Amino acid sequence: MTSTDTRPELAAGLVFPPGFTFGAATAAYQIEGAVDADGRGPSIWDTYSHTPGRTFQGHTGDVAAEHYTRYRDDVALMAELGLSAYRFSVAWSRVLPEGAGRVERRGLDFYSRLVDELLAAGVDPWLTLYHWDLPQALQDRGGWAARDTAARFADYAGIVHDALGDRVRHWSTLNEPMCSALLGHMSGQHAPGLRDAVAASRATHHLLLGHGLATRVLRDRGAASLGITLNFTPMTPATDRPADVDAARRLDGQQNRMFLVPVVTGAYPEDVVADLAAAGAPLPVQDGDLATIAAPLDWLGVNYYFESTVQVGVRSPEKPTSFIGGEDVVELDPEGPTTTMGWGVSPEAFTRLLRWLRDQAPGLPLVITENGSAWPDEVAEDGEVHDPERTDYLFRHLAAVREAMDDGADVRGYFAWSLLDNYEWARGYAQRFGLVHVDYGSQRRTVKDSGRAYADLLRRHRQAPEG
Ligand code: IFM
Repeated sequence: MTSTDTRPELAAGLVFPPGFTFGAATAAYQIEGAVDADGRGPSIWDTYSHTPGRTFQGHTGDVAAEHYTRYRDDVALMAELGLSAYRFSVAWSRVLPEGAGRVERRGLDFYSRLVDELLAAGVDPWLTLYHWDLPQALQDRGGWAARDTAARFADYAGIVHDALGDRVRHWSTLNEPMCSALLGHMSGQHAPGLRDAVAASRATHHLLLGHGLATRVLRDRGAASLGITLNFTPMTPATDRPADVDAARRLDGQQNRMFLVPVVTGAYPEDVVADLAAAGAPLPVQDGDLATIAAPLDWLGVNYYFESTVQVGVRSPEKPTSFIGGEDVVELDPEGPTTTMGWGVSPEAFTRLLRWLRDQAPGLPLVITENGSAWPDEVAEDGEVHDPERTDYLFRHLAAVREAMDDGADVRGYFAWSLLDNYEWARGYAQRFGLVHVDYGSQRRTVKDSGRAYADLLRRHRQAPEG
């Protein structure tokens, strides 16, 4: 290494311990396409994205990045980048087209081939069972607002484990249940697109119950590396006025604590329980549920993108709140540069979050299961994708993780969001999060500069002497 080498990770002196997992993440509906292939049943995202007015320019996941047919090339890309792990999700309706009952072997076989390909390439599969794509047939029976869906989720978990548990070690039950519950049922920005506080509260509890039931099923089948993936947005009051401080407490309660605290302690936070009851949307807890939800885990998946500053104020009718009883709270525009999502860039808040999690969940290893940023990437005349903002974001956030580790946070791995540009839900294909650019016309993949920089960091760690 020469002193003139200015690669950002060297400038930041980034060194992670031996055995640290470096990966990238995706999710089924965002990349697979092939929505009618091999007996797949429709999911709530098929319905939602095909409903006029729901998504950016009517974009759907019908084709996406064609990963279903191009998965071998995509695994080859992962190997080229030197990823030690790949986090992906299984589409429930490929495995159980009606959500329950009849199993579609061809759907399971796809994931089986994918896992084999990953293992052959030396990439460790990290499987997420649910990344927002509930089978439409289950939505027709009440979706997550119905308690029965939790039990169906546990059945599905067992079926997937029976097919892949001999090769997949790392299992996550849910991805970001906060989004499923609150964006899906309160603000309606996500499928199933409801604006109903009671349904949002019920979905919250049933998602967590489903997590607990599935955890038990997976554990009984011998799964040894089990987690849940939660998304965290640190909330800061805009002023020290009591009303703003309380607004931040309420949003922090539903965004961050309502999902974490029951999983690690077996009780919902009392203030959140009171807020939901006051909003006429009490959590539908039955005897024994909280013990189920608190089933022991091996790691906590942490997704972090940005922080938020909040105060009481008048919301624009175009921006319905995602928070139950949050109609009087506004989130301020971030200061400084923003990504194309409109999100600010706050690595310091990431370090603070990880320190907070160190204290909230002592003894539970943390894995960064998502972190990344969207920028207006284009293939340049030289055929490359120059994305200095993403490289900067990536390494500043890796440095933030490292700093938290120095402060005692037990972080075991980092997955960049995302491996590929993909379908960013209601924001469609306009938002590019990938380390690898996808030209949606030709499906050509181009590793971005940020992907190369990440690969450099990974190579350096592979070459580092052990110990
Ligand atoms: O694309 C999403 C992902 O599906 C879940 N976490 C946040 C990402 C960026 O918005």
